[in-house]
Amino acid sequence: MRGKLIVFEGVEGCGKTTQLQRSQQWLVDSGWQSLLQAKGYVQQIITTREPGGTELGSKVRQLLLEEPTAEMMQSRTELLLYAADRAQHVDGYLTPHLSQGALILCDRYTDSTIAYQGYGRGIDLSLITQLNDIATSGLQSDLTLWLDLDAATGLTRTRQRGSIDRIEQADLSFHQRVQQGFTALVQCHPQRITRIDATLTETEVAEQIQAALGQRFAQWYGTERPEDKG
Ligand code: T5A
Repeated sequence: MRGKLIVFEGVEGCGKTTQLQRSQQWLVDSGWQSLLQAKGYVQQIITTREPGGTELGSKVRQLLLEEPTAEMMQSRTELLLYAADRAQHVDGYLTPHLSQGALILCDRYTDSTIAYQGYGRGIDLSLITQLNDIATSGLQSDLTLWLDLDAATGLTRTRQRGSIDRIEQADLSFHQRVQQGFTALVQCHPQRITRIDATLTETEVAEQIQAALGQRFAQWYGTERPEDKG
């Protein structure tokens, strides 16, 4: 049994983390988790994130996101640190769990590198694609949910929340380029990436995600939504 990798993507403050947690809870409450487990399609449902999904990766995350130091981090250094975090995550966590049949909900993956380091920092996109291939050994998401929100609204949300990290401190035009990157990606990969309107309320965003997940489960497992439990 091979599991499935479902990724949540988008600009800062688009609501990924909130929605990933809500989705995990919904899978339990709605009866999907027990149905998929009972039919033997899924062994367990787990969550993770990039950067920082492993012990080593959490140290890389600190390096990447902590306060800027007097010595500015170079763009290629940043790119390689994200790739190192990913290689560790894929080999040490994602692949072993997928091979045991896990359904994995992951906060960010390869599309973030294309959007942030490619469109945002201006690093050559073909170089990033090559590096993503090396870091992942070709492991792609089975479904990516892109929470589409304009960069300014997302940044306002994160700033209201309190402290902001090194990447959130970049200027608005950087985050607008990142948003253009995600927009281009969904056009290139319409099968893999599903757009979610993230301007709506948390509940309305959650409902769109639930509909998208239900559709994919039907496609992957040929099974219908469990008896209405919510
Ligand atoms: N990065 C990552 C790269 O540059 N390259 C890469 O390859 C990778 C993998 C990672 C950083 O690293 C960069 C991108 C990031 O800068 P992160 O923690 O994953 O850091 O990323 P963030 O986007 O910074 O995560 P956040 O937690 O800040 O934002 P989320 O997850 O998008 O949003 P969330 O759910 O925490 O919500 C933010 C706020 O908005 C509110 C929430 O309550 C919260 O206060 N909110 C809503 N408000 C109104 N309406 C809604 N519908 C709302 N949904 C949530």
